[in-house]
Amino acid sequence: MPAVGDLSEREPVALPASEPVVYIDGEFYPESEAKISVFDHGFLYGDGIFEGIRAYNGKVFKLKEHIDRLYDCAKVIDLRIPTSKGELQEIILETLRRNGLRDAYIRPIVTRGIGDLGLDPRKCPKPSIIVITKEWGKLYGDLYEKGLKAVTVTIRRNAIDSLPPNVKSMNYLNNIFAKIEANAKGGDEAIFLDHNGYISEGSGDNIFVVKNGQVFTPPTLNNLRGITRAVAIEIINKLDIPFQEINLGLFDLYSADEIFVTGTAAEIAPITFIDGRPVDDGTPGRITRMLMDDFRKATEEGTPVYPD
Ligand code: PXG
Repeated sequence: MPAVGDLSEREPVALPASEPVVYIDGEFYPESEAKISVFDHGFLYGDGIFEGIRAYNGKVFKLKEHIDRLYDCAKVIDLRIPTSKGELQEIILETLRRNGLRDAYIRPIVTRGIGDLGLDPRKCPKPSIIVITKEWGKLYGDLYEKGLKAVTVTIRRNAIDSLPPNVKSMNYLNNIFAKIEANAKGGDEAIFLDHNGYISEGSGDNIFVVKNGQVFTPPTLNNLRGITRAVAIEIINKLDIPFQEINLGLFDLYSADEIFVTGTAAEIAPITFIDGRPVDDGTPGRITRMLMDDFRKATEEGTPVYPD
């Protein structure tokens, strides 16, 4: 497989290969051959970090913000990503081009790399970089019209002094626990509380509530600093809707006029039932629908994948 090599001297856009390719450490492999070692600590321990990014109509949405968060997370887990931010950006764009994609979900992953069977990261000299790009529809399929049934779950979000929820780490068992519980309770999404009983976030999205025309969301100490969350806040401010970042509890959730969640995979999705109670009249609210429309418009901007 050809290496990325000097990207500044790259050939014109290649036609998509018959089998989609995955980038791993400088090379592009057909999906069926895209493999990493069982001794990689990402596999052995969940030691690594990742991002979830979307491209819309040939433009990557908020690419810089996602790359910045990946590098911040790397720093927090004391992992040095062996490429510059600019190189990683080019790798992501090139992976999209090689797969001929314009609308895609992009999954960069940086693992600790190959080590021995002990967990000491010092035994892993070289982190691995993987970039998967795939067509992937919205996370909640056909639920955007009628809204999601969400349930709060017994499992608490990782404590901020254990595995800070701001680290988008390869260890997602906390979230998977929540999803299993939501599935068992017939919920489309799980809503976490933290150890203090404050509302944290969904298993894969941030949460907002609307009450009396004001929008509220928890500060990001006990949840992921979501990039879609930031876009939603930008839109809320632009629309001059009163907004506050504030700790929320079950009371706020159960008495909300509207609830919605935000995420790259989920985009903006209305929650119309919470723990079996209808949110207001059980249909997506006015402010939620406005934000969904404006979010769609916001995704028209981004980093171009292909030359004009
Ligand atoms: N909270 C959590 C726990 C998440 O995993 C978000 C919030 C939203 O963040 P962004 O920056 O995307 O607005 C996420 C998003 C995947 C996948 O497989 C990733 C997420 C959710 C669902 C699937 O890549 N992360």
